[in-house]
This record gives sequence, C-alpha cells and structure tokens, in this order.
Amino acid sequence: MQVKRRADYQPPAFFITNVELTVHLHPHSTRVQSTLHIKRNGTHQHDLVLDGEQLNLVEITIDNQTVDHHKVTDTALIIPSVGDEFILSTVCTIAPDSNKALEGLYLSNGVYCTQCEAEGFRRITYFLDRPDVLATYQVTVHGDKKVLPTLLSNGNPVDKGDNDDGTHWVKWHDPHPKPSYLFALVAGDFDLLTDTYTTMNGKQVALELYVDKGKLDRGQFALDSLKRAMKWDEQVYGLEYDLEIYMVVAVDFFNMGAMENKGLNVFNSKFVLANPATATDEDFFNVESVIAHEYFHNWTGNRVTCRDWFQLSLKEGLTVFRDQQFSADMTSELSNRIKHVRVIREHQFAEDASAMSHPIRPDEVIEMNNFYTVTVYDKGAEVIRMLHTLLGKDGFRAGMDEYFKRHDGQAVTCDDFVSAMQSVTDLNLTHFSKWYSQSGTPEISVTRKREGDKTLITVSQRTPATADQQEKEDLFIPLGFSCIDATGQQYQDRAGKVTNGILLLDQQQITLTYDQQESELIPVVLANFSAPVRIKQSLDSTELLAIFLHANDDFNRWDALQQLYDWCISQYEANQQVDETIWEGLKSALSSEKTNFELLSECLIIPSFETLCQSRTNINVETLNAAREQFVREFAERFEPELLAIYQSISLADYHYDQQDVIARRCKNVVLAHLGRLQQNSELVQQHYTQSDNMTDTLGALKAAQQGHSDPFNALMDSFGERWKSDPLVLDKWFSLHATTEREDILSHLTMLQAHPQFSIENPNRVRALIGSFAFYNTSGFHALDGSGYEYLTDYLINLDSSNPQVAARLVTPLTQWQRFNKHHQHKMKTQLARLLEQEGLSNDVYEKVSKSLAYESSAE
Ligand code: B3K
Ligand code: ZN
Repeated sequence: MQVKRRADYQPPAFFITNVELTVHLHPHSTRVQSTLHIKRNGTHQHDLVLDGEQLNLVEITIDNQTVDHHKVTDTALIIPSVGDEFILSTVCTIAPDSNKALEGLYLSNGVYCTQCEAEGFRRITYFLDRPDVLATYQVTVHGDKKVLPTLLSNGNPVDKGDNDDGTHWVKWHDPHPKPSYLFALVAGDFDLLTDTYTTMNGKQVALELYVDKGKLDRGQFALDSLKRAMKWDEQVYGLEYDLEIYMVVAVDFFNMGAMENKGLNVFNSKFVLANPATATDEDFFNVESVIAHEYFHNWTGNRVTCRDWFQLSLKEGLTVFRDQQFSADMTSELSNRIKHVRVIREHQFAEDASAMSHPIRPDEVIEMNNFYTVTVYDKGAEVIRMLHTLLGKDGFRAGMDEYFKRHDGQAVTCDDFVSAMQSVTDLNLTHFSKWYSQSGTPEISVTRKREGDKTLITVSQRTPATADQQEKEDLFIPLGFSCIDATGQQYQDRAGKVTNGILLLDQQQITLTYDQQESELIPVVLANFSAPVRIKQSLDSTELLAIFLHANDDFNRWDALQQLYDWCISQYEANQQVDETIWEGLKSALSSEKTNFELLSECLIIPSFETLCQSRTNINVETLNAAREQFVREFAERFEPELLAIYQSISLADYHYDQQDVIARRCKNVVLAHLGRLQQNSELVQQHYTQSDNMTDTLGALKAAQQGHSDPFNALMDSFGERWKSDPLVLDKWFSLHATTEREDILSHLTMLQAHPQFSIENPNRVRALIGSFAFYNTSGFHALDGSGYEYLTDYLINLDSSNPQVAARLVTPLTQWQRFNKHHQHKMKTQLARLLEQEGLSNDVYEKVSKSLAYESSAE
C-alpha cells in the first residue's frame, strides 16, 4: 500500500487545458472517446503519466499519429518522449453494470451516473486525475433514446440530435475550467420538476430536478430549498450563480449524501425526496441543508478548488460552516448548534481518540476516500467558525471577499485561505493556523482559588498525544467565558481579559482575578461551543443547576444539564444514589422552561451512550448501559405527571414543516419517548401512532414503543413494515429501528432482515440503515460480551468489502474505536480486526483503517 504525503506535493508535470469526451453508453461496454489538449508544465523531460484504473484501452493517438511506445499498468498509462504541446486521443471501454463500488460510471436502478470525487474520473478515462489540473469540458453523450431519454453532463446543453440506430445524443459545454473530480454524466428516464431563479443581477437560471418516475410529489421541497440557498448566498456572501442551468439528479445508489459536480449535482435520493407522509422533520431539514451545501460548493469548492486532496477541508470545512449558517438562518440557532455539538462530541472526539486521528488538513493518506471524515468536515467547520468569532461577521465577510478576489479560478491551499483572512485583520493568525496541522482534542481545565480579597480563576490548556502525533503545542483558543454567582449575578475580571464574552487563550494558561465575593464564583465556560475542546472543571450539582437557571447563553444552559445527567449516571455506575435534592432541582429547572419547547426538548434528551463514552475510559459497556437505562427509567417515573402535562399542552393542527410546528412536534415526541418506557402509557403511544398524519409523529411513536414493552412495538412495526413495503427509502427507518432494538436474538433477527425483498447489499442506504445502525447504535447487541456482535459485523464487512470498499471502510469505524472500552471488549474487538486484516484482497480503504487501528498502542491499553 502506498502512503501519500502532503509534504511530497509536486505541481503537475503537464496541464490538460481542454477535454472533449464522446461517450456511447452501454451496460457492459460503454465506449469513452477522449481528446485532451495537453501542455508540458516547464522544461523537464518526464514521461506523460496518466491515471487510469479498470479501463480497457482500445485506441491511442497523439496528434492523429498512432502511438506504440506507451505502457499500460493497473493504475496508469505511461507515454515517454511526448512533445511540449499536443493532442492525445484515446478510446477506452468500461463496464458500468459491474461497477458495485459506485465510483466512476455506474448503473443505479437503470440510471447511468458518475461519482468522480476524489479519484473516480480515472475509472472513466485516462487523465491527470488530480484537483490542480483544470480544464474546460465538452461532452457528447450517446444513448438509447427510449431507455435513456435524458442525457446530461456539466454546463450548458449546446446541441443534440438523433442517430439512425435508435440512439440519440446531447452535447454539453462547461465554460468554467474545472478539475476532473467535478465531472458528471447522468442518463436515464426521469420525471422532471422545473423552475427558474432570477439572480441578483437579473440573470435567469433554469432549475431542473430529476427524480425517479412517479416521485414528482416528493421533489418540490428540494427545489424550493435550492432557491432559498441561492438567495441566501447572494445576500450573505454576495455570491451569484454562474451558469444558465442548475441541475439536481436523485439516484438510489450513492455512497455519500450528494456531490457538487459543476452545474449537475448528483444526490442520494434520501436527500432530495421528501413529503410529509414519507419524510420526518429531520429529513426535511437534511434535504434543505444538503441541497444548500452542494449549492454553496459552487463557489467554495468549484470556483476556488483544492490544490491537492490534503487540502480537502479548504472546501469542506468552509462549506459545512456555510451550510450551518444557512440552516441556522432558515430554522433556529440553538437547536442547530446543539446538533453540531453532538456530532463533534459523539463522533469527532472519538475519531481523534482513535488510530484514525488526523489534523483537519491531514499529512498522510493511503486511501483518500477514508478522509471524508468528521474531522475534515465538522471540526474543519468549527475552525472556520472560530475564525468567524475572531474576525466578527463583517471581518469574516471581508476575508471571504478577498479570498475570492485572489483565488477565483484557482486550485489553492488552506494556507492561502488563512492568508486571505489575515489580510483583513490586525490579529496575527500565525498561531491560530496551528489548528490546521495539529490533531487531537484540547482539554481546558478551569480551577478556582480564593486568595485574600480576591478569587483567582485559572484556565489552562493541554492537548493529549494522539495516534498520529506525540508532541502537541498550545493552541490559540477563543473561549466563551463568563462568571456568575449562585444568584446569577455576573462578574468581570479585574484586568478585563474577557472581552465580548471571549477569553483568548493563546498560551498554556491564563489566570483571571476577580474581586472577593460573599459567595463562590461559578465560571461559565465555552458559550455557544466557541471551540472544539473538552472542558475539565469540577462543578457540583448546585452549581450546574445555577448555570442552567442563570447563564446568558442557552448552549451553556443546555450543557450544564447534560453534565448533571452525566454525573447522575456515573452515580448509578458506582452503585450510588442520586440525592432527592437533585431530582427536585431537576424538576424545578425543567418546569421553569415548560413552555420554551425548543430548549426544553433539547434538555429532555439524556446524553447518548456514545456521548457518555467521551467522559469515561476503560468502559464496562454493560455497567454504563445499565446505569444509563436506570437513570432514564427513573427520570420517566419521577417526572411522569409533568411529562404528561407537557404532552397534553402541545396540540398541533395539520402537518406543516414550519419552525414553530417543528419545535413543538419535536418536544412532543421527545416527551413521548420518555413516557413510552412506562407500560401504562402504551395506549398513548399507540394512539400517537394511529392519529399521526405525518412521518415525524409516526416514527416518534415507533421510537417510543421501542423504549417500552415488546408486544405493542412489534405490532406497530409490523403495521409500518406492511404499509411501506414498496418504499425502500421509508423502509430504511424501519430497518434502522429493528437494528437498534435491544433483544436477545438480535443477530438472527438481522440475518432475517437481510433476506427482506427490499434489502440489498449493493445499496449503501440499506446497508447503513441495517448494518450501520446496529454497529453504531445498538449498544447491547454490538458489544455483546461474547463478542458475537463484533464477529457479525466482521463477517458482513468481509463480504461487503469485495464489492463496495468505501462503505465497508465507513462501517468498520466502531470496531476501530476499541480503545475506549475495557480489556475484555478491546480483546474481542481486536480479534475481529485481526481477522479482517488477514483477508486476501482486502481493499486499501479497509486496510488503512484496520492496520492503523491494530498498530495503535493507546494509553487505554
Ligand atoms: N464532495 C462530496 C463528497 C465526495 C465523497 C468522495 N468519496 C460531497 C460533499 O461534501 O459535498
Ligand atoms: Zn461538501
């Protein structure tokens, strides 16, 4: 396996400036004729080495002359002694119907589509398949007119015609030079939804949304979301769309969420198709945010792209930040922030603690597809958010303007981004930019000390060593900081080191001095989750409740309760009681917010098993899971009357996806999930199910039933399974509920579900819904003491890896996070990882993650 290093970057030896492709589609023999205009970069004498995989080369000419001195390997086409500027033409054939890795050109339910990021274009034709080679493309697609009435590629359609043999063709031209990873081709028979958008400068853009036949009624929300995103990017960043047409195609087989190909986005149908009967509020939210994300890439990613794949966060961190801003504007700030914090704490912190730890700009990669991670995406977005905090809204916008002014049309680096930002601020960003190169989760300790007439609060940082980096330096951390007392009064530090609620922690430690007070001061740290760090601070339950009651920042308030829940659960883990006064405190805290449905529903969610893992080491799965269960059950029992009252106070008319309703519906369903644990409420749950006129409530009822007794749950699941048996996208919710149910016979149940007529190992959505949900979220089943859950996943992955390595490598993640668990589990997990590693023909994707994981000797061992 070849490791690629960021430090080894070399500019391309040749440039390709123009590409002409003519593609004749055929299931097992698609013919790709390519004409490339190539120029030597500089005066060297290197061979021309083009990337190519799984291609069958049929013809090759240079400037119309036959070539015979070339060499073809498994991964390249090598041509020695070429001129300084020439036209290379090749003809290759490829087999879309046997492409189950879903990379390159493949068939998805009869639809031809492509996925080229990161390195998929080389499975379509020979090319310099790297993001710093930018070319204009002219693409002519030929296909059967009856079976494939729609033939699409990037840019604008410029010509079309019929052939004599029942095929037809369409020619596309994309005037914007782009890297090969943004190439797309789609062909099929779709239903089409159209609209137009008039840009801020009065340009008309045709919008086209292609969906499976019969699914038109599920497309409107995505189209409307697109228009909202286009408007928002004009208003907030002054960015306008740059082609005459913007197309979105929904396909059923897709490895990720969606892909921002220039002018022709390809989407996992899960993130396009939504109506109230089939999609939950969360699905609607996701559709809007993924549509926006891909649209925003048109500037952050496409117009300004990455120099090399190590710079992936340049486009992904920034675009995630932009889509988060957009979603917060479209919906609400607080629940968005909490949603992102959960992702960071449950998944990114776990990644950083594992063998896969890497900086947001990685230094070494075996398989690039393994680096589309929560670190690059979500921690990357947190780093951009910190810049936004430091520069302020206007400063950040000025930096973005400068970035586009300098780099429009270029392939650049994260350093280029930071230096554009640097040019608009007096703050020195040199220290800040360490966030790009240092991996790991900083720990911030906060301690208090009385000294004479003052209180000293010391804030210090330390980043523990990670698998990839032993030595860590201090970071530049904008830390939300305030100080209150038990009555909620706010205090300022003497020297005014905290400004606008932010303490700039730019060294190992800073001590703040406060005038002596009658009562203890309570530091309130990390307002709005101002940095992706862990806080180490010992606050007692009274102080946490005081923060909940009095802090200004709603994130801090929510977080204080989460910490209190975590503490209560640790009491149960240690066989201790939770004091009556704490239950009383919790009751009055929650009832003080009983009409603030947004904060209330977030506060009624008990930290997940995965979140609890983050504050623990040497985890005994059974004990922690049981302690959490005990707490959640007692919570429901003690607060049943209050919960019932909240449930009854929320009444909603017909379903609408609007913020007020979404918040109320969420609160009602969160409350129901607690009530569902108590057998006496099973009728209420059934009634919720029966009376539901939308998927959000239907699923809410199923989840509530899942918490309770098995009889009503099974009956409701049967009814749901029957109702949606022909709708795989909806059935995924059902697969996932089955897979996360705690039951003795879970493994045989999973095996049975794999035989369901709608299940297919070839469809990543199905696999994620069933196998992914089990491995990531079925705590008791996956972590069964005898290791059978680990073994089950491993068997499945061995099979999956031979067809779809990308998805297999994603699903192996829970096994690679063995370091958090106790010896017993670690041993069982590593046994399975070792078994995987022994497999012949293991993909690079799985090999990279498994071998790293097994080589990692963590301090937890
Ligand atoms: N850029 C794509 C991800 C491509 C995944 C390659 N394995 C989606 C996105 O982030 O918008
Ligand atoms: Zn993206």
